[in-house]
Amino acid sequence: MSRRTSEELAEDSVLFHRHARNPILTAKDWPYPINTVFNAAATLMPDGSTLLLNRVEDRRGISHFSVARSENGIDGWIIDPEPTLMPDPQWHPEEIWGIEDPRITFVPEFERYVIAYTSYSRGGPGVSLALTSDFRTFERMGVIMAPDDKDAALLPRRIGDCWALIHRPTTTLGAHIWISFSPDLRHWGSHKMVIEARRGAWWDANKIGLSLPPIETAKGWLIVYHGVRQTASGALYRLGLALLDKETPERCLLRGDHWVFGPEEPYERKGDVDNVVFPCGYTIASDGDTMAMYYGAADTCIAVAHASIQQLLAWLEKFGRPYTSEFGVGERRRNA
Ligand code: BMA
Repeated sequence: MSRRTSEELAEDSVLFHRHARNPILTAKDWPYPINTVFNAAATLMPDGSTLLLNRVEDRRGISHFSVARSENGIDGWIIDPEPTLMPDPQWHPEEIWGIEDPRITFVPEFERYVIAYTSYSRGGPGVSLALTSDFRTFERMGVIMAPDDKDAALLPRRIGDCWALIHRPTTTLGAHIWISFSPDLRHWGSHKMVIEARRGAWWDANKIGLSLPPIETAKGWLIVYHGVRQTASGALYRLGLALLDKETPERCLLRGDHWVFGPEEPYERKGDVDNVVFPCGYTIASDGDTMAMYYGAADTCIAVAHASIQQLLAWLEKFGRPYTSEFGVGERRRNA
């Protein structure tokens, strides 16, 4: 075998470190009977504790949200004794089959958290927003992106005058990552495709979606996204990295070719849906660099892995390639 170059070895270097106590939350931890808990949103509360907004699937198959709080983000979770946010099909028929996969963004301008989540309607999954300041009471805004659309998160500040939402509509072009803009969170436009699924044998062929809410860094918005590869034995969910321009986030500056995290451990390999790692939330430690990434494993439990944001950026700068669009849908720059 030929000797491997240092670049090849570096590309293999582990960027995400699984916690030894994974999975950190399972159905057995719940104070009421459930099927599974997975795909949790995360945020740090003002007192420094970690809050997870967990997707809980009940024994009908319908999902709701349940809050768990912990001082260290690893153990000692205090879980709300009742569901925190249930689907509300009477007033929000789009939630008839549940609410799924939340992403939290703290918006300083509102001094509130904005939760983007999937509302599972008879017409398929759509994107809904809800606002909260305490994760006890919530103000729903209803559907902001019609089905079929999911994997959404709001950027925490306006770009120019507008709010920006990353999301994943499925169209006849495929399942790609888009960005849309709004003056008021209600009316959305200037839709642009921002990262496209690749084709063929690639790990991120045909279907990709935002995983973590975008992370603002000096270099741009760091994107952790999932790619779905269809295989003879089902889908394989893995994670990749990209970087969007800070002030024109519709411009993807860099994208890595290799995936950086994928199902390996038994709890990621086997569950209700095998071979899935699906992060929806992160927190950043007081050093400003260490990220705790919370992810659903095999649609069954919740796990955490740590990474250095500076290392992720360094990896992208070294191995990422300038992005080129295959479809060229929308302008590369917003004209607003
Ligand atoms: C996606 C979403 C996720 C889920 C994943 C694997 O389409 O529905 O909630 O974790 O599939 O089943």
